[in-house]
Amino acid sequence: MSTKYRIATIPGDGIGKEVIPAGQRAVEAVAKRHGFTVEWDLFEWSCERFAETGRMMPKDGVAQVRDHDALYLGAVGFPGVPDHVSLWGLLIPLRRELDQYANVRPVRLLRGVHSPLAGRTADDIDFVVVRENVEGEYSEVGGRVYTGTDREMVVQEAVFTRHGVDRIMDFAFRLAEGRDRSHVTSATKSNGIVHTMPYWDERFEEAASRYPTVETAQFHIDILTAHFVLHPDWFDVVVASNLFGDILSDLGPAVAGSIGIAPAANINPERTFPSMFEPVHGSAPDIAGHGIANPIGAIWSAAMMLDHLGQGEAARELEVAIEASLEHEQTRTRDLGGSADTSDALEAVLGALV
Ligand code: GGG
Repeated sequence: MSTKYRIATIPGDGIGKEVIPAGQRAVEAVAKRHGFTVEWDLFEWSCERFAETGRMMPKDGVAQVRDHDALYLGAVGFPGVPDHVSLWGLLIPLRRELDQYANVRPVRLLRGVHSPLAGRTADDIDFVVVRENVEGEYSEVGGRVYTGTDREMVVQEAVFTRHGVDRIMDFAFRLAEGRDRSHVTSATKSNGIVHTMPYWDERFEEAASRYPTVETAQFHIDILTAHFVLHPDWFDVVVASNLFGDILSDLGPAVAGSIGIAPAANINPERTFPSMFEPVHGSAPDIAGHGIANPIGAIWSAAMMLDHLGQGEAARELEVAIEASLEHEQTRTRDLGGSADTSDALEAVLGALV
């Protein structure tokens, strides 16, 4: 009997609704070749739903997806709903309640893609941003007092727990152990942020002592962003807090050609809960509905999902096909200097499956 996976599918908003069907078709194509099947359970949770019902997802939304093998999500956010309302109504509760504490965002300059950095080739840009995904600067702790008066005051607390910091450090070091370069860089800001970031550095140092074969480096986030541009070849695994990781994982794909191709995995490493796979890009309202969105970020995220589900060979095949599809200008989308629309780019990936 063939293996069957149940995937909770949440296209979300804007181009999420265009790239997720492309990812599903790519998965279906490799599933056939590798003898597994996929049942896609569709959850139409979005800003549109918010406008109709006042909620991005139902009250028991997390329970509805809890027993699936994985979640596959497009993008969250659309004009008309404040960004913090859409994010805290859907993406963040899913990540937190399913304890998807490791956000893994690979950054690779693929063959055929031009980096905006002069002279850089595929040999220079190949690293992974590991973003702490459930605490840190993204916190509900805080509030506003004296609203509307000249004494108005707003406080937002960052939350760094020993449990939370240690487990993301361990995840990053273990990932580095399995990579050729075995190197972890920590993103910090312990010169300016005087409590949480020195603590982050302390726990990084402590973690490093548990992984003696892994080399380490540490940079303040300001100069680290400069190094991403000037020396992307320095990096292998980069571990960062929630906010710093969010920023670095947009900058990384930008230096590797386009955020449109960047994949992400929100991982619950213990597999107590399903993990969630989503392109790094957002809903791109400016191009939504035109059929020109780049589907590669969603397809690559689907490949990460297959790898997580134990279909490593199918995942590799998809990744190879993605890279082959990007070699020609006609099959690259506009963000990559090409002329393809979403369906041309998808067909190119399907056609490149060998
Ligand atoms: N596909 C991911 C997405 O919709 N991202 C929108 C966004 O703003 N995400 C913020 C985050 O990843 O924390």
